[in-house]
Amino acid sequence: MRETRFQCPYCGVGCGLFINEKGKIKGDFEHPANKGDICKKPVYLPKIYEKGRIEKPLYRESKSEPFKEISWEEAYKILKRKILSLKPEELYFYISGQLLTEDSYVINKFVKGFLRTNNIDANSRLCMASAVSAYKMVFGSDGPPCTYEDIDDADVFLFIGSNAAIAHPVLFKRVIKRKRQISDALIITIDPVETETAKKSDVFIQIRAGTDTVFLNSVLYVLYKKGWIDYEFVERYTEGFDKALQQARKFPPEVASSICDVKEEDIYLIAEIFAKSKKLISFWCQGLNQSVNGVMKNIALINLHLATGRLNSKGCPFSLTGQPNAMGGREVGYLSNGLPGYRDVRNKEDRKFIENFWVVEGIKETPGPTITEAIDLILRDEIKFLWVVCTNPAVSLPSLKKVEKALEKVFLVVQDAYYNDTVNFANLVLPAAQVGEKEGVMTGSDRTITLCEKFREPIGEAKPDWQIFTELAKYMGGENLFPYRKPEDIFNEFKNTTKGRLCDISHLSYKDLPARWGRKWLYENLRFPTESGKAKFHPAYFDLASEKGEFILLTGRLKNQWHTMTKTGKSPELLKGEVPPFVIMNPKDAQELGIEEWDIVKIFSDKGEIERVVIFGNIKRRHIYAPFGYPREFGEPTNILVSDRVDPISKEPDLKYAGVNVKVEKKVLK
Ligand SMILES: Nc1nc2c(c(=O)[nH]1)N[C@H]1C(S)=C(S)[C@@H](COP(=O)(O)OP(=O)(O)OC[C@H]3O[C@@H](n4cnc5c(=O)[nH]c(N)nc54)[C@H](O)[C@@H]3O)O[C@H]1N2
Ligand SMILES: Nc1nc2c(c(=O)[nH]1)N[C@H]1C(S)=C(S)[C@@H](COP(=O)(O)OP(=O)(O)OC[C@H]3O[C@@H](n4cnc5c(=O)[nH]c(N)nc54)[C@H](O)[C@@H]3O)O[C@H]1N2
Ligand code: SF4
Ligand SMILES: [Mo]
Repeated sequence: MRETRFQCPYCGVGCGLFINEKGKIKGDFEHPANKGDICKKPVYLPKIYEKGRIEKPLYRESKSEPFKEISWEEAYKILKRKILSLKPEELYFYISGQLLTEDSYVINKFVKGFLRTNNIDANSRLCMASAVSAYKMVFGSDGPPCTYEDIDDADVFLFIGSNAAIAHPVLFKRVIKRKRQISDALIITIDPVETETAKKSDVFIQIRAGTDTVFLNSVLYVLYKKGWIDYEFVERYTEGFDKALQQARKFPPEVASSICDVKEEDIYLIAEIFAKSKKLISFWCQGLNQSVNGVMKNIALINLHLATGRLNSKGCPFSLTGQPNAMGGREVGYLSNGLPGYRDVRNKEDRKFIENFWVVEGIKETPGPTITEAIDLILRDEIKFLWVVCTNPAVSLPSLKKVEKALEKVFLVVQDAYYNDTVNFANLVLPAAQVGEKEGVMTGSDRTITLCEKFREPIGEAKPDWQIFTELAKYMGGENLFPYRKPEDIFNEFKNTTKGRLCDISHLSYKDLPARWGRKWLYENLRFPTESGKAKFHPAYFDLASEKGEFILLTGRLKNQWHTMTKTGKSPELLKGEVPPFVIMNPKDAQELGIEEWDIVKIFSDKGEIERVVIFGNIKRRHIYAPFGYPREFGEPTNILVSDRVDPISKEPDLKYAGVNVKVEKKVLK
């Protein structure tokens, strides 16, 4: 085997890796994202290509029947018949930030251009949607304004709603490395749980879940009161400060501290750091995004950067992307409102451009329903066909009892590399090739695009995702729209949609990768793609769902496992040391309920119940924390308890705030 380079198919740090002639995976020293560094997860990739894979197309007319193997030809025939028998608005496609850019581009074109419906969404809706909305509202476009290089000369790192030490480990190590270089560097974590990130921080602020908007508003108020606003920056490069301040005034520290259950000093401390540090990067992830108040939490944080002029050489608000190619998905516009080249279906010029470019007519101007809305539409019999690609909604969507009903009801196509829980609800199953078995590009968190070369043949009859849609399109008479013979043909078409756009990659070819789009600082000249050219403050309004129950259930990730465990769960090395599905409780709360560590408890609400082993941890009183990714072989999944209410702007679900009760199920044997 020759040396093959590719991007890690796990997190959004986007590390460059290579597999050497002995089949070992190592970090790529020449890759700007990781410079040779690597975490544990991808090391065991080579061992999981052959376990639990879907190898052939499978079909059953009725879900009570067993699957039977069919040919690809038969699969396309079934798909064509089914798709043509329904109206475009009765079809729905749910895809993923783990697909290659070429895959997402083709699927998006198939749906929005060929079938002419915007009924498509991605699991990014559960992930980055709030950050995308906020960036667009403030800067006029999304895409992190700085890059990883900015870590190397910053002195303050704020992690808020991010457990980067386990979720973005190579990036976090880079922060730690910087900290070791300078004596006055500071790492701060704001989280309800004392996470690994918090443990490695200099300052840990244990906030009450859901209240970040209040905390951050209060910091803005203090900046104002102390005369720490950078008015020159605010006047020259921004607009809307007064309204944002008006909102912040509602939360002086004495008010905010009681809402957030933090010390007033902590609010003053963060204000002082924003005012006085040399270069401050704030990193955030799902603790801010996955909330009814998600966009506002984002806005409240970015407001602080604008108020203190903390952009470019002075810092950056840096949203951490979760999945390896959620950024690429944003570039091709795979959410229900997007079009390639950071365009939007609601914009007439954007539509016209893409219609001419694709040589199609009638791209719909209304965004399609988002995935949680689509679940409701299935239950109302308005969507009758659902095609899921590269995501496992039977575990990862909120309000799972409802989702199960919808998956039972709809004609379901599942296109996946592995047998996952969603397959159990499918009518048609399509075997997909995964990274390593196909070629294409991915974009990491800081806009660096990496070519993933192929280093093994797809297992069985599995095919790359782009190829499945290309072949179906041909079968349905769309040959001229989908003339692709190899992924590079798709890349070359896609890159031309980006010409003159913020994410312009029209000058790049596969051979130039890895390469980053945009300048090191996306808004280097402090002109923003808004109507006025200025960045916009917005008032950050606070909202918190009222939940019944004695505890707030927080959800999140496991260090050595990737989401629903279809890949990492097949590696004994990565499973080693993993305890059974657990919940973290504050020992004082546990004591009050007569619970000891390692007892099995029932966590319940009117939505259902799950069983978990109790582990004690430093978590805010009346909060508990459970990982969400356990598939059903471990019992009831966590997300049966999680609500599908969403942020009003981003439509991202409130995945980290479920009201529940806890009681002992089984005492630990002593
Ligand atoms: N090992 C591993 N790494 C991963 C993944 C994985 O599955 N496994 N998944 C990847 C993906 S797709 C994503 S999106 C990222 C997610 O990366 P992160 O967002 O960093 O991870 P989470 O565990 O979801 O949540 C982060 C933290 O938010 C905190 N939190 C919850 N509610 C609040 C709140 O109201 N305020 C604040 N301030 N904090 C709160 C939680 O306690 C948790 O510690 O990880 C990526 N990396
Ligand atoms: N309660 C709660 N729920 C959450 C979250 C949370 O923090 N709390 N986080 C949310 C977030 S941020 C995310 S990103 C989602 C993640 O949720 P999912 O996307 O459902 O999780 P994965 O396990 O990554 O699913 C990816 C699927 O794609 C398959 N696959 C891998 N490679 C390929 C390929 O190349 N092609 C195809 N066709 N299939 C492939 C895998 O086998 C797997 O079945 O979960 C969300 N749900
Ligand atoms: S930090 Fe993320 S991208 Fe890098 S090796 Fe680990 S999982 Fe892969
Ligand atoms: Mo994510």
